[in-house]
This record gives sequence, structure tokens and C-alpha cells, in this order.
Amino acid sequence: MNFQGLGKIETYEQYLDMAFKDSMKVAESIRSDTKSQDRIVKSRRVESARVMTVAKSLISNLDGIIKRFPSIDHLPPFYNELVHCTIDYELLKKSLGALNWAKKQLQNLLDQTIIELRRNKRLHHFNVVRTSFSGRASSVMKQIKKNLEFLEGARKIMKSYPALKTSVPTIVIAGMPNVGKSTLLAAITGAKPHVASYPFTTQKLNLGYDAEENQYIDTPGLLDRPIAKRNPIERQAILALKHVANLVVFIIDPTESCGYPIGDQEKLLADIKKQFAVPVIIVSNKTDLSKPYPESIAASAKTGKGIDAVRAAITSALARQHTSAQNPA
Ligand SMILES: Nc1nc2c(ncn2[C@@H]2O[C@H](COP(=O)(O)OP(=O)(O)O)[C@@H](O)[C@H]2O)c(=O)[nH]1
Ligand SMILES: [Mg+2]
Repeated sequence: MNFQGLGKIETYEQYLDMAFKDSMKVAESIRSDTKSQDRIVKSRRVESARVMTVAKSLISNLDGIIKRFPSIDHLPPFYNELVHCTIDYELLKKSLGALNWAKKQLQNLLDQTIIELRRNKRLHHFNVVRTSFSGRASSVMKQIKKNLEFLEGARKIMKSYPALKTSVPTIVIAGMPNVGKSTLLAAITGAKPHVASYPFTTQKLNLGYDAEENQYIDTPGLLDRPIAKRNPIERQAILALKHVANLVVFIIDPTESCGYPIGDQEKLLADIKKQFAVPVIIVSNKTDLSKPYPESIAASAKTGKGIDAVRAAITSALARQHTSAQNPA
């Protein structure tokens, strides 16, 4: 899922500008239609076309925004969580509602104006009716000024959401800094990781996919320190991650060359186990240099030793999950 396709939302003045420019063009082309025609009939045609063009342009632009905006209530849980922690959800709903309201107002205004133009017989009346329409349409648009601004702000935030797949088995990689998370991600998924931004944390997520299309997320700066030391935004970022994780691979560096004693690493492990309600596979990395941590899979992301065993453990843990999902106890 990604939000890159959400197009920019303009100001209300810009939508009005576009609409009035379009209507001038339409009016011009009708006026230059040289077929002899009664002046009243022609003038009515011109003014009707102008108001119709303005209303259609505004309505279709508003409609486009409403349709393009993802339906928040139906987002996958990961993105739903992100929306809730990065955007004022109530205001978002209200703003989209305001655009809907404006659409209806413009349609009513158009219907009334067309009736009035049909009813009138005097030339100068057409102008008055059309001018009044323009004023009222502008006023409707002005009333959603703040909503359009808010939605543009929300769009920019949503554009910064990481493009995660929300329907594939997902493995979150955790462990203290420098234990070898990024190296392991590369060893398992081969390719260079895709880097995705994560809103409101300065960190980027590294994403990788293995041959079975399982998704791996390396979360530098996020799952490498005790949760208690997180600021509220980081905690919420972790909360969102919990929705996509099917499995956690926790990496321990038994050499302590990462700079953290085993005791600190164990504390983080306990923390992660408490936070994530999914199986945790413990991998001892850098075992090209030292003995593994007890009851873990011995590996070396650098030399490739034990990587097949890590893969096998992941595959069977995911398969067990799949089976238990099919046969709930
Ligand atoms: N000897 C050895 N060094 C490793 C191994 N895996 C990673 N490293 C080194 O450990 C350092 C930190 O690795 P990195 O993947 O960046 O750790 P991260 O911070 O957890 O992502 C780098 O210098 C790696 O080359 C390994 O299996 N053996
Ligand atoms: Mg890293």
C-alpha cells in the first residue's frame, strides 16, 4: 500500500480561478458561434454555459479529492494506526464531510440558477443572475478554505508513510545497535533494502523481501533501545509496527562488539517479547567470532554461516502460525 499517488490539493482560490477561466473559454466559443440567433437566446446560452462550467469544474475537483483520499475506516490496521497517531482523525473526517457539503451546495446553486436563467426574459437579468451565482459559489468555496488546507497537510503526511505490504507475512528484525540487523536483512533478502521513511521519527525503515515474498522490516533506531526510553511518537510508531508483524527475529551479539553487554541485550529482548504478541526467534549473530548465546540459532550474517537455519526457522514459525490460524483452538 502506498499513498504516493495522492495528488496535491489546491487552495480554494485556485479552484475558483480554474473554474472561471474554463467558463470564459466556453463563453467565448459560444459567442464566436456566428449562426444568427436571437440575442436573448444566445445570451441565455452563454450565461447558462458559464455557470454550468464553473459548477462542474468545482464539483469535479472536490469529488476528485474525496475519491482519491483513502477511506480511512477501511485502511489496513497498520495505516489506520499511523493515521490516528499522525493526523487529527476527527478533523480529517470533518474536512472530507465539508467537501461533500460544498459539492451539494454548488449543485443546488447551479440548479436554481439554471431555472432562473430560463425564467428571465431580459438581457440585463442574465448578467445579474450569473454574477449572483458566481458570488455564491465563491462563498461556498471560501467556507471550505480551512478544510482544503487541512487535507493538503494530511496528504503530505500520508505521502510520507512507508510503502509496506500489508497482506504478506512480515518479519520484524530487532536488536541493539550494531548487532548486525542490516547485515542479516541483506543476507536473507539478497537485494539492497528498500528504504522507507517513517513519519515523525527521524529514522528510516529498511524493507526487504525473500524468495517467498515474505517481508522483512529492519527498524533502525526504533526497536534497538528499551521501550521505556521512547518518546510518545516513537511508541506509537512501534504500536503501528505491531499490526504488521507476524514474527520477530531478535538478534543478539554474543561478542558484545556492538558495544552493549549481554545483560542490556537481554533486557531489550524481554521488552520486545512483552510488546509483541507474536513468536520471537532468537539469532546469535557474529558466531564467526565467538560462541552463540544459549538457546538461539547460531549465525553469521557476514560469512553466511547459519543463514539457512535462520530461514528454516522463519519458514516453520510462519507455517505454524498459518496452521493455527486455520484451526483456532
Ligand atoms: N564478524 C562479524 N561482523 C558482523 C556480522 N554481522 C555484522 N557485522 C558487523 O557489525 C557491524 C554492525 O552491523 P549492522 O548490520 O550495521 O548492525 P545494525 O546496526 O544492527 O544494523 C558492521 O560493521 C558489520 O560488518 C557477523 O556475522 N560477523
Ligand atoms: Mg542497521
